[in-house]
Amino acid sequence: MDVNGLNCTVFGLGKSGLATVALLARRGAVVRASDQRPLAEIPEAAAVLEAARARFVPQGPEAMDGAGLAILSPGVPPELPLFAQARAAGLTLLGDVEFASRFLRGRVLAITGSNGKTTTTALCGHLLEAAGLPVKVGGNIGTPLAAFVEDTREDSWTVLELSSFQTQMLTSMRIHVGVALNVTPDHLDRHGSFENYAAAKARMFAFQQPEDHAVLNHADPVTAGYAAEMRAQVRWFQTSGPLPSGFWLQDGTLYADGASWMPASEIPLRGLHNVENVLAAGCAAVLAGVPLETARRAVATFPGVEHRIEFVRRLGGVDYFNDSKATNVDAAIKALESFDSGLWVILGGKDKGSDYTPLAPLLRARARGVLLVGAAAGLIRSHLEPALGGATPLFDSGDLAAALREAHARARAGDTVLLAPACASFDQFTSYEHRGQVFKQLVLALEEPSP
Ligand code: UMA
Repeated sequence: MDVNGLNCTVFGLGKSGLATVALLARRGAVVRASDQRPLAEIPEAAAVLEAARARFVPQGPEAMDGAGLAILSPGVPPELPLFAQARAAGLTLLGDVEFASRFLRGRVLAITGSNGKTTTTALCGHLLEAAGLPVKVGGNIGTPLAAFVEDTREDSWTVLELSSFQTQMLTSMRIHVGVALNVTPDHLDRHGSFENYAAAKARMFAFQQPEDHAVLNHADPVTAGYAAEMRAQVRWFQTSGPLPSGFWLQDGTLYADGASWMPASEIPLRGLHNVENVLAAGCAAVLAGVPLETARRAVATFPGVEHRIEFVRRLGGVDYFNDSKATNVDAAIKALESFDSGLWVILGGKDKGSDYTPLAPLLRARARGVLLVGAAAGLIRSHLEPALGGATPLFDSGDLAAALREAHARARAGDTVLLAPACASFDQFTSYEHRGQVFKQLVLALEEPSP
Protein backbone atom coordinates (compact mmCIF):
# COMPACT_ATOMS: atom_id res chain seq x y z
CA MET A 1 0.00 0.00 0.00
CA ASP A 2 1.42 3.37 -0.97
CA VAL A 3 0.76 6.05 1.65
CA ASN A 4 3.61 8.33 0.58
CA GLY A 5 2.37 11.93 0.87
CA LEU A 6 -1.11 10.80 1.98
CA ASN A 7 -2.85 12.63 4.84
CA CYS A 8 -3.62 9.99 7.44
CA THR A 9 -5.20 10.20 10.89
CA VAL A 10 -4.59 7.61 13.59
CA PHE A 11 -7.19 7.25 16.36
CA GLY A 12 -6.14 6.01 19.79
CA LEU A 13 -2.59 6.55 21.00
CA GLY A 14 -2.01 3.35 22.93
CA LYS A 15 0.41 0.66 21.78
CA SER A 16 -1.30 0.05 18.43
CA GLY A 17 -1.84 3.70 17.55
CA LEU A 18 1.71 4.73 18.35
CA ALA A 19 3.15 1.81 16.33
CA THR A 20 0.84 2.81 13.45
CA VAL A 21 1.94 6.46 13.63
CA ALA A 22 5.57 5.33 13.37
CA LEU A 23 4.84 2.92 10.49
CA LEU A 24 2.97 5.61 8.55
CA ALA A 25 5.81 8.07 9.05
CA ARG A 26 8.38 5.53 7.83
CA ARG A 27 6.21 5.09 4.74
CA GLY A 28 6.17 8.83 4.00
CA ALA A 29 2.61 9.67 5.10
CA VAL A 30 1.61 13.01 6.58
CA VAL A 31 0.34 11.92 9.98
CA ARG A 32 -2.15 13.33 12.45
CA ALA A 33 -2.58 11.53 15.75
CA SER A 34 -5.78 11.68 17.77
CA ASP A 35 -6.93 10.54 21.17
CA GLN A 36 -9.92 11.21 23.38
CA ARG A 37 -7.45 12.03 26.16
CA PRO A 38 -5.39 15.23 26.16
CA LEU A 39 -1.85 14.67 24.92
CA ALA A 40 -0.48 15.67 28.32
CA GLU A 41 -2.07 12.52 29.76
CA ILE A 42 -0.21 10.25 27.31
CA PRO A 43 3.45 10.88 28.13
CA GLU A 44 4.66 7.94 26.03
CA ALA A 45 3.18 9.57 22.90
CA ALA A 46 5.32 12.71 22.82
CA ALA A 47 8.55 11.19 21.51
CA VAL A 48 6.77 9.02 18.92
CA LEU A 49 4.77 11.96 17.58
CA GLU A 50 7.84 14.15 17.43
CA ALA A 51 9.90 11.52 15.57
CA ALA A 52 7.01 11.02 13.12
CA ARG A 53 6.44 14.78 12.83
CA ALA A 54 2.82 13.95 13.59
CA ARG A 55 0.43 16.63 14.81
CA PHE A 56 -1.90 15.86 17.75
CA VAL A 57 -5.60 16.56 17.15
CA PRO A 58 -8.39 15.94 19.68
CA GLN A 59 -10.90 13.20 18.78
CA GLY A 60 -13.67 14.65 16.62
CA PRO A 61 -14.73 15.07 12.99
CA GLU A 62 -12.09 17.83 12.49
CA ALA A 63 -9.38 15.24 13.07
CA MET A 64 -10.27 13.79 9.65
CA ASP A 65 -10.56 17.08 7.69
CA GLY A 66 -8.69 16.61 4.42
CA ALA A 67 -7.59 13.08 5.36
CA GLY A 68 -7.31 10.31 2.78
CA LEU A 69 -7.21 7.51 5.33
CA ALA A 70 -8.11 6.98 8.99
CA ILE A 71 -6.75 4.10 11.06
CA LEU A 72 -8.48 3.00 14.25
CA SER A 73 -6.85 1.34 17.25
CA PRO A 74 -8.67 -1.77 18.49
CA GLY A 75 -10.09 0.03 21.53
CA VAL A 76 -11.66 2.82 19.44
CA PRO A 77 -15.23 1.78 18.51
CA PRO A 78 -15.84 2.13 14.73
CA GLU A 79 -19.56 2.52 15.57
CA LEU A 80 -19.00 6.04 16.96
CA PRO A 81 -21.14 8.56 15.02
CA LEU A 82 -18.09 10.53 13.90
CA PHE A 83 -16.80 7.48 12.01
CA ALA A 84 -20.19 6.73 10.47
CA GLN A 85 -20.25 10.29 9.14
CA ALA A 86 -16.68 10.03 7.83
CA ARG A 87 -17.48 6.76 6.07
CA ALA A 88 -20.61 8.26 4.54
CA ALA A 89 -18.45 11.11 3.25
CA GLY A 90 -16.24 8.54 1.48
CA LEU A 91 -13.23 8.36 3.81
CA THR A 92 -11.50 4.98 4.06
CA LEU A 93 -11.33 3.70 7.65
CA LEU A 94 -9.11 0.73 8.45
CA GLY A 95 -8.41 -1.18 11.63
CA ASP A 96 -4.80 -1.25 12.82
CA VAL A 97 -4.20 -4.91 11.88
CA GLU A 98 -5.85 -4.56 8.46
CA PHE A 99 -3.71 -1.51 7.73
CA ALA A 100 -0.46 -3.13 8.89
CA SER A 101 -1.27 -6.31 6.95
CA ARG A 102 -0.91 -4.33 3.72
CA PHE A 103 2.87 -4.41 4.38
CA LEU A 104 3.06 -8.07 5.38
CA ARG A 105 5.24 -10.63 3.60
CA GLY A 106 5.10 -14.40 4.03
CA ARG A 107 2.28 -16.39 5.58
CA VAL A 108 -0.04 -15.75 8.51
CA LEU A 109 -1.27 -18.08 11.23
CA ALA A 110 -3.94 -16.27 13.26
CA ILE A 111 -5.85 -17.28 16.35
CA THR A 112 -9.14 -15.91 17.62
CA GLY A 113 -11.60 -17.01 20.28
CA SER A 114 -13.06 -15.71 23.50
CA ASN A 115 -10.63 -17.62 25.68
CA GLY A 116 -7.32 -19.36 25.28
CA LYS A 117 -6.09 -17.33 22.36
CA THR A 118 -3.04 -15.88 24.09
CA THR A 119 -1.85 -19.29 25.28
CA THR A 120 -2.56 -20.84 21.86
CA THR A 121 -0.79 -17.99 20.06
CA ALA A 122 2.30 -18.27 22.26
CA LEU A 123 2.24 -22.06 21.87
CA CYS A 124 1.95 -21.83 18.06
CA GLY A 125 4.96 -19.49 18.02
CA HIS A 126 6.86 -21.95 20.25
CA LEU A 127 6.01 -24.94 18.01
CA LEU A 128 7.00 -23.18 14.77
CA GLU A 129 10.23 -21.99 16.35
CA ALA A 130 10.99 -25.51 17.56
CA ALA A 131 10.75 -26.67 13.95
CA GLY A 132 13.21 -23.97 12.88
CA LEU A 133 10.65 -21.97 10.89
CA PRO A 134 11.23 -18.20 10.76
CA VAL A 135 8.41 -16.82 12.91
CA LYS A 136 7.26 -13.59 14.55
CA VAL A 137 4.48 -13.44 17.15
CA GLY A 138 2.22 -10.47 17.90
CA GLY A 139 -1.23 -8.89 17.75
CA ASN A 140 -3.57 -8.80 20.74
CA ILE A 141 -0.97 -10.78 22.71
CA GLY A 142 0.89 -7.49 23.13
CA THR A 143 3.06 -6.41 20.18
CA PRO A 144 1.08 -4.61 17.48
CA LEU A 145 1.60 -5.93 13.94
CA ALA A 146 2.58 -2.41 12.82
CA ALA A 147 5.64 -2.59 15.08
CA PHE A 148 7.23 -5.54 13.28
CA VAL A 149 5.47 -5.99 9.93
CA GLU A 150 8.38 -4.53 7.99
CA ASP A 151 10.64 -7.29 9.39
CA THR A 152 8.49 -10.07 7.90
CA ARG A 153 9.94 -12.04 4.97
CA GLU A 154 8.55 -14.06 2.08
CA ASP A 155 9.59 -17.27 3.85
CA SER A 156 8.42 -16.26 7.34
CA TRP A 157 5.32 -17.01 9.38
CA THR A 158 3.55 -14.30 11.32
CA VAL A 159 1.59 -15.75 14.23
CA LEU A 160 -1.10 -13.33 15.40
CA GLU A 161 -3.57 -13.28 18.24
CA LEU A 162 -6.60 -11.38 16.94
CA SER A 163 -9.34 -9.94 19.14
CA SER A 164 -12.89 -9.34 17.93
CA PHE A 165 -12.03 -5.62 17.82
CA GLN A 166 -9.33 -6.45 15.26
CA THR A 167 -11.16 -9.10 13.21
CA GLN A 168 -14.22 -6.84 13.02
CA MET A 169 -12.17 -4.35 11.00
CA LEU A 170 -10.67 -6.81 8.49
CA THR A 171 -11.49 -5.98 4.88
CA SER A 172 -8.91 -7.93 2.87
CA MET A 173 -6.27 -9.55 5.07
CA ARG A 174 -5.47 -13.10 4.00
CA ILE A 175 -4.94 -15.61 6.78
CA HIS A 176 -3.35 -18.84 5.60
CA VAL A 177 -4.11 -20.82 8.74
CA GLY A 178 -6.90 -19.43 10.93
CA VAL A 179 -7.87 -20.90 14.30
CA ALA A 180 -11.19 -20.27 16.11
CA LEU A 181 -11.06 -21.71 19.63
CA ASN A 182 -14.48 -20.86 21.08
CA VAL A 183 -16.99 -18.04 21.14
CA THR A 184 -18.69 -17.26 24.44
CA PRO A 185 -20.16 -13.91 25.56
CA ASP A 186 -17.53 -11.16 25.94
CA HIS A 187 -17.25 -7.49 24.97
CA LEU A 188 -21.03 -7.25 24.59
CA ASP A 189 -20.79 -3.65 25.79
CA ARG A 190 -18.91 -2.88 22.57
CA HIS A 191 -20.49 -5.28 20.03
CA GLY A 192 -24.08 -4.82 21.22
CA SER A 193 -25.13 -8.48 20.91
CA PHE A 194 -23.67 -11.97 20.95
CA GLU A 195 -24.55 -12.38 17.26
CA ASN A 196 -22.54 -9.26 16.33
CA TYR A 197 -19.63 -10.49 18.43
CA ALA A 198 -19.67 -13.95 16.78
CA ALA A 199 -19.89 -12.33 13.34
CA ALA A 200 -16.98 -10.01 14.16
CA LYS A 201 -14.80 -13.01 14.96
CA ALA A 202 -15.91 -14.89 11.82
CA ARG A 203 -14.48 -12.11 9.64
CA MET A 204 -11.06 -13.61 10.29
CA PHE A 205 -11.90 -16.30 7.72
CA ALA A 206 -13.63 -14.03 5.18
CA PHE A 207 -10.61 -13.45 2.95
CA GLN A 208 -9.12 -16.94 2.94
CA GLN A 209 -8.46 -18.82 -0.31
CA PRO A 210 -9.42 -22.45 -1.07
CA GLU A 211 -5.84 -23.63 -0.37
CA ASP A 212 -5.90 -22.04 3.12
CA HIS A 213 -7.03 -23.75 6.33
CA ALA A 214 -9.56 -23.02 9.05
CA VAL A 215 -8.95 -24.89 12.31
CA LEU A 216 -12.25 -25.00 14.19
CA ASN A 217 -13.44 -26.31 17.53
CA HIS A 218 -16.01 -28.97 16.66
CA ALA A 219 -17.48 -28.92 20.17
CA ASP A 220 -18.28 -25.19 20.19
CA PRO A 221 -21.59 -24.50 18.41
CA VAL A 222 -20.51 -21.07 17.17
CA THR A 223 -17.12 -22.07 15.75
CA ALA A 224 -18.63 -25.29 14.34
CA GLY A 225 -21.22 -23.09 12.63
CA TYR A 226 -18.47 -21.10 10.92
CA ALA A 227 -17.75 -24.14 8.69
CA ALA A 228 -20.88 -23.58 6.60
CA GLU A 229 -19.55 -20.28 5.23
CA MET A 230 -15.95 -21.39 4.85
CA ARG A 231 -14.02 -21.00 1.61
CA ALA A 232 -10.86 -22.54 3.13
CA GLN A 233 -10.37 -26.21 4.05
CA VAL A 234 -11.78 -26.98 7.48
CA ARG A 235 -9.76 -28.95 10.05
CA TRP A 236 -11.47 -29.91 13.32
CA PHE A 237 -10.33 -30.37 16.89
CA GLN A 238 -12.13 -31.21 20.14
CA THR A 239 -11.53 -32.64 23.60
CA SER A 240 -14.79 -34.62 23.64
CA GLY A 241 -13.72 -37.78 21.82
CA PRO A 242 -12.98 -38.98 18.27
CA LEU A 243 -13.74 -37.15 15.03
CA PRO A 244 -13.65 -38.50 11.46
CA SER A 245 -10.44 -36.48 11.04
CA GLY A 246 -8.51 -33.78 12.85
CA PHE A 247 -7.07 -33.56 16.39
CA TRP A 248 -8.90 -34.87 19.45
CA LEU A 249 -8.60 -36.15 23.01
CA GLN A 250 -9.72 -39.64 23.94
CA ASP A 251 -9.04 -41.47 27.23
CA GLY A 252 -6.13 -39.25 28.20
CA THR A 253 -4.40 -39.42 24.80
CA LEU A 254 -4.23 -36.72 22.13
CA TYR A 255 -4.79 -38.05 18.59
CA ALA A 256 -3.83 -36.58 15.24
CA ASP A 257 -5.92 -37.97 12.39
CA GLY A 258 -6.42 -41.28 14.13
CA ALA A 259 -2.80 -41.77 15.22
CA SER A 260 -1.78 -41.39 18.84
CA TRP A 261 0.09 -38.09 19.20
CA MET A 262 0.90 -37.63 22.90
CA PRO A 263 -0.44 -38.43 26.38
CA ALA A 264 -2.32 -35.51 27.99
CA SER A 265 -0.07 -35.98 31.04
CA GLU A 266 2.84 -34.52 29.02
CA ILE A 267 1.09 -31.13 28.78
CA PRO A 268 2.66 -28.82 31.34
CA LEU A 269 -0.49 -26.65 31.76
CA ARG A 270 -3.51 -27.14 34.05
CA GLY A 271 -7.06 -27.73 32.86
CA LEU A 272 -9.00 -29.37 30.05
CA HIS A 273 -9.23 -26.03 28.25
CA ASN A 274 -5.46 -26.15 27.87
CA VAL A 275 -5.70 -29.59 26.25
CA GLU A 276 -8.05 -27.91 23.79
CA ASN A 277 -5.47 -25.18 23.20
CA VAL A 278 -2.76 -27.78 22.60
CA LEU A 279 -4.95 -29.66 20.10
CA ALA A 280 -5.68 -26.43 18.20
CA ALA A 281 -2.06 -25.30 18.23
CA GLY A 282 -0.82 -28.75 17.22
CA CYS A 283 -3.22 -28.90 14.30
CA ALA A 284 -2.31 -25.38 13.14
CA ALA A 285 1.42 -25.97 13.55
CA VAL A 286 1.30 -29.17 11.49
CA LEU A 287 -0.51 -27.25 8.74
CA ALA A 288 2.32 -24.70 8.88
CA GLY A 289 4.85 -27.50 8.35
CA VAL A 290 5.86 -28.57 11.86
CA PRO A 291 6.44 -32.35 12.12
CA LEU A 292 4.13 -34.03 14.68
CA GLU A 293 7.00 -35.43 16.74
CA THR A 294 8.69 -32.00 16.91
CA ALA A 295 5.38 -30.50 18.05
CA ARG A 296 5.02 -33.17 20.74
CA ARG A 297 8.47 -32.49 22.18
CA ALA A 298 7.94 -28.72 22.03
CA VAL A 299 4.56 -28.88 23.84
CA ALA A 300 6.32 -30.53 26.78
CA THR A 301 8.78 -27.62 27.06
CA PHE A 302 6.19 -24.83 26.70
CA PRO A 303 6.70 -22.49 29.65
CA GLY A 304 3.10 -21.19 29.68
CA VAL A 305 2.03 -17.57 29.64
CA GLU A 306 2.14 -15.00 32.41
CA HIS A 307 -1.21 -14.19 34.13
CA ARG A 308 -2.91 -17.40 32.85
CA ILE A 309 -3.42 -19.76 35.78
CA GLU A 310 0.15 -18.85 36.72
CA PHE A 311 1.52 -20.48 39.86
CA VAL A 312 2.92 -17.75 42.11
CA ARG A 313 3.88 -19.36 45.39
CA ARG A 314 3.15 -21.99 48.03
CA LEU A 315 2.96 -20.53 51.53
CA GLY A 316 1.93 -22.48 54.63
CA GLY A 317 0.72 -25.28 52.34
CA VAL A 318 -1.57 -22.88 50.42
CA ASP A 319 -1.01 -22.43 46.67
CA TYR A 320 -1.49 -18.99 45.10
CA PHE A 321 -2.44 -18.73 41.41
CA ASN A 322 -2.69 -15.63 39.25
CA ASP A 323 -5.28 -15.79 36.45
CA SER A 324 -5.66 -12.05 35.97
CA LYS A 325 -6.28 -12.75 32.27
CA ALA A 326 -9.63 -14.32 33.23
CA THR A 327 -11.34 -11.10 32.20
CA ASN A 328 -14.73 -12.69 31.45
CA VAL A 329 -17.05 -15.22 33.05
CA ASP A 330 -16.16 -18.07 30.73
CA ALA A 331 -12.44 -17.68 31.40
CA ALA A 332 -13.11 -17.69 35.15
CA ILE A 333 -15.15 -20.89 34.73
CA LYS A 334 -12.21 -22.50 32.92
CA ALA A 335 -9.92 -21.47 35.77
CA LEU A 336 -12.29 -22.90 38.43
CA GLU A 337 -12.56 -26.14 36.45
CA SER A 338 -8.78 -26.51 36.64
CA PHE A 339 -8.90 -27.10 40.44
CA ASP A 340 -10.82 -29.76 42.36
CA SER A 341 -11.64 -28.11 45.69
CA GLY A 342 -10.46 -25.88 48.54
CA LEU A 343 -10.59 -22.67 46.49
CA TRP A 344 -10.60 -19.07 47.73
CA VAL A 345 -11.58 -17.15 44.63
CA ILE A 346 -11.03 -13.42 44.07
CA LEU A 347 -13.70 -12.06 41.72
CA GLY A 348 -14.47 -8.55 40.47
CA GLY A 349 -13.21 -5.52 38.61
CA LYS A 350 -14.92 -3.60 35.81
CA ASP A 351 -18.12 -5.22 34.59
CA LYS A 352 -18.65 -5.72 30.83
CA GLY A 353 -22.38 -6.41 30.91
CA SER A 354 -21.86 -10.00 32.11
CA ASP A 355 -24.13 -12.51 33.80
CA TYR A 356 -22.18 -14.00 36.73
CA THR A 357 -24.69 -16.69 37.72
CA PRO A 358 -22.97 -19.41 35.58
CA LEU A 359 -20.10 -19.26 38.10
CA ALA A 360 -22.34 -20.39 40.97
CA PRO A 361 -22.37 -24.21 40.48
CA LEU A 362 -18.57 -24.39 40.37
CA LEU A 363 -18.16 -22.02 43.31
CA ARG A 364 -20.66 -24.03 45.32
CA ALA A 365 -18.80 -27.29 44.54
CA ARG A 366 -15.17 -26.17 44.72
CA ALA A 367 -14.81 -22.92 46.66
CA ARG A 368 -14.59 -22.33 50.41
CA GLY A 369 -15.11 -18.59 49.91
CA VAL A 370 -15.38 -15.81 47.37
CA LEU A 371 -13.66 -12.44 47.85
CA LEU A 372 -15.33 -9.63 45.94
CA VAL A 373 -13.32 -6.64 44.74
CA GLY A 374 -13.70 -3.62 42.50
CA ALA A 375 -16.58 -1.75 40.90
CA ALA A 376 -18.52 -4.89 39.93
CA ALA A 377 -18.53 -6.35 43.48
CA GLY A 378 -22.15 -5.35 44.23
CA LEU A 379 -23.41 -6.61 40.88
CA ILE A 380 -21.61 -9.94 41.26
CA ARG A 381 -23.02 -10.34 44.77
CA SER A 382 -26.54 -9.65 43.47
CA HIS A 383 -26.10 -12.42 40.84
CA LEU A 384 -24.33 -14.97 43.05
CA GLU A 385 -26.11 -14.61 46.39
CA PRO A 386 -29.45 -16.08 45.26
CA ALA A 387 -27.69 -18.75 43.18
CA LEU A 388 -25.37 -19.83 46.01
CA GLY A 389 -28.03 -19.75 48.67
CA GLY A 390 -25.45 -19.36 51.46
CA ALA A 391 -23.49 -22.48 50.41
CA THR A 392 -20.31 -20.49 49.80
CA PRO A 393 -19.64 -17.27 51.76
CA LEU A 394 -19.11 -14.01 49.89
CA PHE A 395 -16.77 -11.41 51.41
CA ASP A 396 -16.75 -7.73 50.40
CA SER A 397 -13.04 -7.05 50.27
CA GLY A 398 -12.92 -3.89 48.17
CA ASP A 399 -9.46 -4.33 46.71
CA LEU A 400 -6.87 -7.00 46.01
CA ALA A 401 -4.78 -6.30 49.11
CA ALA A 402 -7.77 -6.74 51.43
CA ALA A 403 -8.96 -9.81 49.52
CA LEU A 404 -5.56 -11.44 49.89
CA ARG A 405 -5.37 -10.62 53.60
CA GLU A 406 -8.77 -12.25 54.07
CA ALA A 407 -7.88 -15.33 52.01
CA HIS A 408 -4.49 -15.68 53.67
CA ALA A 409 -6.09 -15.58 57.12
CA ARG A 410 -8.77 -18.15 56.27
CA ALA A 411 -7.05 -20.61 53.92
CA ARG A 412 -5.72 -23.88 55.37
CA ALA A 413 -2.93 -26.14 54.10
CA GLY A 414 -4.05 -27.82 50.87
CA ASP A 415 -6.24 -24.88 49.82
CA THR A 416 -5.69 -22.68 46.78
CA VAL A 417 -6.11 -18.91 46.49
CA LEU A 418 -7.04 -18.03 42.92
CA LEU A 419 -7.33 -14.61 41.29
CA ALA A 420 -9.81 -15.24 38.43
CA PRO A 421 -11.73 -11.93 38.34
CA ALA A 422 -14.24 -12.57 35.47
CA CYS A 423 -14.04 -8.81 34.85
CA ALA A 424 -11.88 -6.24 33.10
CA SER A 425 -9.27 -4.51 35.24
CA PHE A 426 -9.78 -0.88 34.28
CA ASP A 427 -11.62 0.21 37.46
CA GLN A 428 -8.51 -0.15 39.65
CA PHE A 429 -5.66 -0.97 37.24
CA THR A 430 -4.31 0.09 33.86
CA SER A 431 -4.52 -3.43 32.39
CA TYR A 432 -4.92 -7.09 33.34
CA GLU A 433 -1.12 -7.32 33.28
CA HIS A 434 -0.90 -4.52 35.85
CA ARG A 435 -3.53 -6.26 38.02
CA GLY A 436 -1.60 -9.55 37.77
CA GLN A 437 1.70 -7.87 38.66
CA VAL A 438 0.15 -6.19 41.71
CA PHE A 439 -1.40 -9.49 42.78
CA LYS A 440 1.94 -11.30 42.50
CA GLN A 441 3.76 -8.59 44.46
CA LEU A 442 1.14 -8.79 47.21
CA VAL A 443 1.36 -12.59 47.30
CA LEU A 444 5.15 -12.52 47.47
CA ALA A 445 4.95 -10.03 50.36
CA LEU A 446 2.70 -12.32 52.44
CA GLU A 447 4.33 -13.80 55.49
CA GLU A 448 4.27 -17.38 56.73
CA PRO A 449 1.34 -17.72 59.16
CA SER A 450 2.47 -18.07 62.78
CA PRO A 451 2.03 -21.63 64.07
N1 UMA B 1 -9.14 5.87 22.85
C1 UMA B 1 -9.56 6.92 22.06
N2 UMA B 1 -10.86 6.96 21.66
C2 UMA B 1 -11.77 6.02 22.02
C3 UMA B 1 -11.35 4.94 22.83
C4 UMA B 1 -10.02 4.88 23.21
O1 UMA B 1 -8.78 7.81 21.73
O2 UMA B 1 -12.94 6.15 21.62
C5 UMA B 1 -7.74 5.83 23.26
C6 UMA B 1 -7.46 5.74 24.74
O3 UMA B 1 -7.55 7.00 25.36
C7 UMA B 1 -6.03 5.21 24.73
C8 UMA B 1 -5.95 4.41 23.44
O4 UMA B 1 -7.14 4.68 22.71
O5 UMA B 1 -5.07 6.25 24.68
C9 UMA B 1 -5.86 2.93 23.75
O6 UMA B 1 -5.94 2.18 22.56
P1 UMA B 1 -6.41 0.67 22.60
O7 UMA B 1 -7.53 0.52 23.59
O8 UMA B 1 -6.66 0.22 21.21
O9 UMA B 1 -5.17 -0.08 23.29
P2 UMA B 1 -3.71 -0.43 22.76
O10 UMA B 1 -2.74 0.02 23.80
O11 UMA B 1 -3.46 -0.03 21.37
O12 UMA B 1 -3.76 -2.03 22.91
C10 UMA B 1 -4.46 -2.78 21.91
C11 UMA B 1 -5.26 -3.87 22.60
N3 UMA B 1 -6.24 -3.28 23.51
C12 UMA B 1 -7.56 -3.40 23.30
O13 UMA B 1 -8.01 -4.01 22.37
C13 UMA B 1 -8.46 -2.75 24.30
C14 UMA B 1 -4.32 -4.79 23.38
O14 UMA B 1 -5.07 -5.90 23.85
C15 UMA B 1 -3.27 -5.34 22.42
O15 UMA B 1 -2.33 -6.11 23.14
C16 UMA B 1 -2.58 -4.21 21.70
O16 UMA B 1 -3.53 -3.37 21.03
C17 UMA B 1 -1.62 -4.72 20.60
O17 UMA B 1 -2.35 -5.33 19.56
C18 UMA B 1 -5.40 -5.88 25.27
C19 UMA B 1 -6.87 -6.18 25.48
O18 UMA B 1 -7.38 -5.92 26.56
C20 UMA B 1 -4.59 -6.99 25.92
N4 UMA B 1 -7.56 -6.75 24.48
C21 UMA B 1 -8.94 -7.15 24.64
C22 UMA B 1 -9.03 -8.57 25.17
O19 UMA B 1 -8.06 -9.34 25.02
O20 UMA B 1 -10.10 -8.91 25.72
C23 UMA B 1 -9.61 -7.11 23.26
